[in-house]
Amino acid sequence: MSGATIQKTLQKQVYQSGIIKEKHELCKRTSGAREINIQQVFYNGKELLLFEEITRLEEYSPARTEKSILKKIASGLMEQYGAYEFIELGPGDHSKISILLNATKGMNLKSVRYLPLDISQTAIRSSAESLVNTFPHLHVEGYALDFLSQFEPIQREPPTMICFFGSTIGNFEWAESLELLRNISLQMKKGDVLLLGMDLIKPEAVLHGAYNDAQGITAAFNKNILNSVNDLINSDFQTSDFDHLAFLNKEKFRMEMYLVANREVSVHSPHFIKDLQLKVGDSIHTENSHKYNSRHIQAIVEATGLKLNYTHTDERGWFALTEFQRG
Ligand code: AVI
Repeated sequence: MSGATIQKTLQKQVYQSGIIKEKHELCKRTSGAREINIQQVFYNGKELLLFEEITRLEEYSPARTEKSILKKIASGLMEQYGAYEFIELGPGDHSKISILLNATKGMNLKSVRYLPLDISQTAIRSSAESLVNTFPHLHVEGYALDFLSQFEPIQREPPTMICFFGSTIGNFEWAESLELLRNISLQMKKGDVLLLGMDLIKPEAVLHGAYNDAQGITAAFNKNILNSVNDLINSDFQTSDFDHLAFLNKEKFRMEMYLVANREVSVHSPHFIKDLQLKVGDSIHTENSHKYNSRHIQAIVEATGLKLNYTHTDERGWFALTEFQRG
């Protein structure tokens, strides 16, 4: 059967394991600490649009570079793996899988299954629907689930290519990213491949510019997290009370993003034990974005049981598409 189907049965589970868990984390972390942490509040609609704007910024190269690598290797990949089914973790605007599908050189897409996975049902629905418009014969089966903890419910028909583009892996804590990759590795069968996008370490000025763009889109993206939090826990954060801060943490090989209070702030939520009081300069840690080198890739191999087949990179060595199989 061609066309897009959304796996509705999993929606309730996502609500239970995802949103409530996030609320719980927020309550725990905001009871009196000076630096609070709200990473992993997942993107709402506006956040996704702002992220798409970021990907078009001159200063932000990962998305562009990854696509340029993908365009170069797509026909070779499809020659080798065209008969596979494709699972994509966090498909976004589906532009990357489209590059692969466009490289099929007249192959009959009726036989191709594409399974996008995302915690947001809206994201899955829009990605699946628009992909079916472009590739009417493609069989698209979207799953709204948290792939960090729920990879199992998917009915797979191996061999499978698992695509995890965009260096989204970099937004997880290092230990968490290894756990996710180990989990993926355990579910891979002989012959399955994982195509993983990784943003590489590059000059500090380039990284700084990418997360402090002149138009302030990244700042708007960062501040909008507070709107997502407000939606989630009925709080009254005001984005204008905070300034955007992003810098390279050289020891942890990651860009860190914060929101810093520019005035005394008091935030109320029925989910807080007491109102959150922030002084000028108090910060909220909103995001990490890890950057990798060959030693990190080797560490991934050692920790996850994955075997590295290839590393495809660009001339500047700023981004890598790494291809793994089960070791
Ligand atoms: C989605 N993710 C890979 C982006 C990144 O670069 O870590 C999110 C982002 N945050 C600020 N700019 C882009």
